[in-house]
Amino acid sequence: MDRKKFIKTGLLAVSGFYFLNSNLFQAVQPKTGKSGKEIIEAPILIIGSGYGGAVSALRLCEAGKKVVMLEMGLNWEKSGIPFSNMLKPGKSAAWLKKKTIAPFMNIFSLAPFTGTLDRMDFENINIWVGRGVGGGSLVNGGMAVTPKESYFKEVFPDLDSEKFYSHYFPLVQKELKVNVIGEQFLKDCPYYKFTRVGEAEAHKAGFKTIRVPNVYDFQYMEKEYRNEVPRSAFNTEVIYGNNHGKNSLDKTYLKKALETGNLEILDLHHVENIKLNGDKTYTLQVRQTDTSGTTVSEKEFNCKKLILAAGTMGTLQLLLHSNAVNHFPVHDQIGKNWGNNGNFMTGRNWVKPLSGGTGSKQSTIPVGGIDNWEDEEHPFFTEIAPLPMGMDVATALYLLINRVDKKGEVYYDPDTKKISLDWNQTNTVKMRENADYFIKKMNRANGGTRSHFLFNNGFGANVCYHPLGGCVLGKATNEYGKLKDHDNLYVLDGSLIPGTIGVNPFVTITAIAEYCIENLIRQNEFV
Ligand code: FAE
Repeated sequence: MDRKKFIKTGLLAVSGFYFLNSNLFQAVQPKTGKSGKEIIEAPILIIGSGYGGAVSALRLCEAGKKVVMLEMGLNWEKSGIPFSNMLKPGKSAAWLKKKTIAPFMNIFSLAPFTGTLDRMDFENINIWVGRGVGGGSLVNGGMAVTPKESYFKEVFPDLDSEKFYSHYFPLVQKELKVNVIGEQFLKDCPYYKFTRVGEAEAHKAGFKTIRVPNVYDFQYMEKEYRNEVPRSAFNTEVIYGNNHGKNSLDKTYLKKALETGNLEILDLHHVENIKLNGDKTYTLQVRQTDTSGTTVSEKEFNCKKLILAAGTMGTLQLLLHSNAVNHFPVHDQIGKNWGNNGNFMTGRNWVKPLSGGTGSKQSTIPVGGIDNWEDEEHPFFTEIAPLPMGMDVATALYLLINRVDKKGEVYYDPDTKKISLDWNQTNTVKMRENADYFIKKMNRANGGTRSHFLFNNGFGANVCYHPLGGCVLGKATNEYGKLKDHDNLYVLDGSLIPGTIGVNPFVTITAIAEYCIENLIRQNEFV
């Protein structure tokens, strides 16, 4: 190449590079408004970086759209701060709390920090959620369960279930890097004694067990067992984040979306409320914080298209609060058909106390479940959950998932300026009956007692990891998640599922988001 041509090509390359970056940068280029607030224009905004948000970001970015994502939690990868484990809770352990907020044994003091796990306390139920870039994928157990087709059809009678089982579910299993533990490893590994004992006891009591797939990389796990790599699942890491092994969204969907060069993620940006403008665009009031939760800047974001993916409770809080403070239009179906996915925690003590109990070493990653769904009188599915306490406590822990025959409702409380829940004992009566039946049958066959010292006398009706519903697909939204009464607003998260899906929900949330965003893009909603 001659000198002239070299300079010309070089300039073109440089200006091309500049153009690409400045284009994206303009998306978040601030101006200062009359109030002194920064005003930022972004064509497409996504609130929340969990499953729904991550899927939307990837598919829009692949379609060449510039996307800005606002996340109230921290970008842990960028921060370089390691996640803490359950035996030594540190910065990542709780969202701005002075004590740990695990379902029990909260004996650890904390300095308030924008940690990964948050708990929202309502009158009759406590709801745990993930915070940070990756949302719930940072704190969850990684159980990647596809719902039973018959129940999926019952919950979503209007969806083409054949297409979901032949296309969307396989697609999300691939994108989320779902894999299954090797049977020989499970049989030999001391860290899975709790699963082997749980399965043997279930069989003795006449229950059917199933192998549960996970997004934790089991090849990595085998290496950590051989001490070839740093330990994570075998180092009590999970609900405060995993430093290794787990394919959370920052390693899958969000990573791919960022690689397109079309996505900008702004962490520690908390959206307070939304206003609908006369020209059908949206203005968001946003508070940027530091890691102690202190406000460092107030900002205004304007956008043409808005995707709400703040998780079931976050999305409902934003919609109902914005309605109260900004007369933001909300359809009368918003808040209805809410459910806890039938979550009910329970446990058993004196589990094989004479033969090493459930094991002093326990992996944090669950791989076994008991499937009693087809039992007409007591239909439930339960995870055989780990209890990694660093010693053998001869205790078995179970998170039951039941049907939700009576749904609840989320409404706005003007006094607290927060959402409240119409949800009480009558909603969980059947779940409690199922837990009682299950524990009694297990104890009769194997010995042991209900864990009276855990939860409320062994029954955790108030423990919820899977809030679902309130913006149900086809009811509060059109068939693809576009909110009724709006032209440019979409909801793509767990709130689309009507309160129940019969298994751990993130595979379904991801598949529904894939289905919706594919069709919304096809309908030219984002041009
Ligand atoms: P989600 O993942 O909750 O993401 C919402 C994001 O929005 C979060 O990062 C929030 O910080 C952010 N956000 C909320 N409000 C705002 C705002 N105003 N401004 C800015 N950002 C905001 O939503 N499910 C499974 O399938 N398998 C499991 O093994 C499993 N284990 C779990 C264990 C625990 C301890 C917990 C808490 C949950 C578990 N789940 C599990 C549930 C699963 O993580 C949950 O259903 C999904 O994460 C929900 O996905 P969404 O996209 O709805």
